[in-house]
Amino acid sequence: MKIVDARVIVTCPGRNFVTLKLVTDDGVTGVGDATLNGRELAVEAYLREHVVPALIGRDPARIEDTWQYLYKGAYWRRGPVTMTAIAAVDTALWDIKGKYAGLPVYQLLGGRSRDGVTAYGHAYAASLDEVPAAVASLVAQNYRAVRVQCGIPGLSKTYGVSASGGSYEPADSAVPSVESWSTSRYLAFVPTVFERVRSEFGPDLQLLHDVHHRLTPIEAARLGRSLEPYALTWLEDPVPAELQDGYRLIRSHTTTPLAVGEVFNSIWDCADLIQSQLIDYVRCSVVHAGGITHLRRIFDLAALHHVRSGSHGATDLSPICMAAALHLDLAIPNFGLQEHMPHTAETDRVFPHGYHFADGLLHPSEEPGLGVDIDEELAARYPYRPASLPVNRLEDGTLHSW
Ligand code: EZ4
Ligand code: CO
Repeated sequence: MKIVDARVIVTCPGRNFVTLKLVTDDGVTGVGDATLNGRELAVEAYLREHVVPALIGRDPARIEDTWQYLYKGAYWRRGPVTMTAIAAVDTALWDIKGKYAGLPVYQLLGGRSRDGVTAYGHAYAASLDEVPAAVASLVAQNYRAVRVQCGIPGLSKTYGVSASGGSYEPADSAVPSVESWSTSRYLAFVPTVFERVRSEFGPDLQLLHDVHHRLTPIEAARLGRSLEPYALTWLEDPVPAELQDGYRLIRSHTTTPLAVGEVFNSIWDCADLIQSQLIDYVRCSVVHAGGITHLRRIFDLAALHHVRSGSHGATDLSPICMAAALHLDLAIPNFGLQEHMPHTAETDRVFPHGYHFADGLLHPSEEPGLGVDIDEELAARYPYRPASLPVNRLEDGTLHSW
């Protein structure tokens, strides 16, 4: 068994995606997501120049060895570009292993631990009065967990709120667009949103909120406290997580559960947060945290410390990443929630897949492997379009975290 071809495919069916497709000498194929929002071509070049030549001729059955080869062999360890490239290879190799075994990947990971994968959807409203309808529409689709984001009075544009009313895609121009931020307006307003949602939807609906790295630890502590009456399932990315000690401070002031990890790319980014029990959910993804092999390692460490998974699943993670995430979500003992932002119909056509959403749960495909593919002919009809994530400035012009 040998890898005889490795293709890096860039396509833009509404937004950019990078995909690695491996082919073995038996004609078996495997796919891996390699999309890093706003930095797509860096990963494409990394794969094309530095990884593909070393893959040709390798035994696709040696998943762990290939992971170690790409990680240790780069010398320059970790980082989003490297780890996304490794993830793509790793994901494609699990796909191939499943196809050779004739089993869906979750069976190779130990089999199902649950009936399905509880997914949370996104409710976004331009103003407080539109919040109940936005949440009601998710409830009508049978979501049991809803992330709620709302426009902030006095700010022209807010993270997580779509201007068009359609699905939220922040990477909107080649040169980053500029958004504005006010911590005081935000902190005063957010509790009113959750007061409204709890009073209209009762205690059962799981509620989440994404701060998107915009607060200091003491501000986040105050927000966590002010949200305690509304019993959130989690408060996401309250502070930029380079300074992980910030979580100690937040933790000492509030019982609102904390979730972090979408920008992390290795176990070394979250080992202390997990081992010190400073977080409740770890949100790393297959595509940005070194593939199924490495994410499994993170979740296993988390399981020892009462931390559950909450994998990132925004639309800039391709259907291949979603397919891979669902196999892992189904198998691990400490699954928490899976983020679910449905892709556009165009994207779904480029990435035909067998996973589906029903009754609030996502279910992976039962086909051998991951149960997802890329239609290369269709993909070629959607050329790459440069698109960057926005930047954020305070009302006095100071650059702030986005
Ligand atoms: O802003 O995936 O929880 N989801 C998020 C996302 C991120 C994008 C960045 O590429 O925070 O919306
Ligand atoms: Co987030």
